[in-house]
Amino acid sequence: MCLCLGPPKSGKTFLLKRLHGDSIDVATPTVPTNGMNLFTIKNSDGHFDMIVRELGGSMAPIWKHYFDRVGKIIYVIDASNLCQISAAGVLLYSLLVEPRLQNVKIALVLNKMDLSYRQMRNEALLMLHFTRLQKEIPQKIRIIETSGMTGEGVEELREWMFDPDTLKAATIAAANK
Ligand SMILES: Nc1nc2c(ncn2[C@@H]2O[C@H](COP(=O)(O)OP(=O)(O)OP(=O)(O)O)[C@@H](O)[C@H]2O)c(=O)[nH]1
Ligand SMILES: [Mg+2]
Repeated sequence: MCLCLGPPKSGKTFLLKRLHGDSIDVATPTVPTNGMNLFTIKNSDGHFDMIVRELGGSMAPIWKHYFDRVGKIIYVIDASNLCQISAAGVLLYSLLVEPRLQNVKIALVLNKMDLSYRQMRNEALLMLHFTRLQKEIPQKIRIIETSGMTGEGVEELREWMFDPDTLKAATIAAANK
């Protein structure tokens, strides 16, 4: 199972709709996810599907009820809102120390790049203490810059999701259950 997590309004639903191939109406705001959404995402040639479970940011206190059999996490941060990043980091750290998530692969998605300037990537990673963090944790984190609005980075995220190494982690997590 692949989970999509991140603070409220970081753009999870929008990004997953984009990955799913829904037509995006950029003028209509999405509704906050008060619960969960399930999306079936296809790989680039359309031969394989993966189910992604989005848990709303407002559900963060109960995300832990969904950590069994998780192989991959897409963790979405709004990179255009540096004020939110420290809080996003605290939530991310709570995932990294969770015993059931020691073997997961994580995509740290810096989203809303259409609203960000390039340097924000570095500022966001500095605020998350990313370089130090990556040395100290067992999980492998891949950084992907995206915009649900323009579609930037969406195919890179899809490739990461269907990467054979990442899939292996998901299969082992399911088998260990
Ligand atoms: N400019 C811009 N706006 C975005 C982008 N992605 C999402 N938004 C906007 O951000 C708002 C929140 O997006 P959602 O996808 O609902 O956020 P979410 O992370 O699913 O929020 P919760 O379900 O409440 O946790 C919406 O108004 C979107 O239109 C993006 O890449 N760029
Ligand atoms: Mg949502």
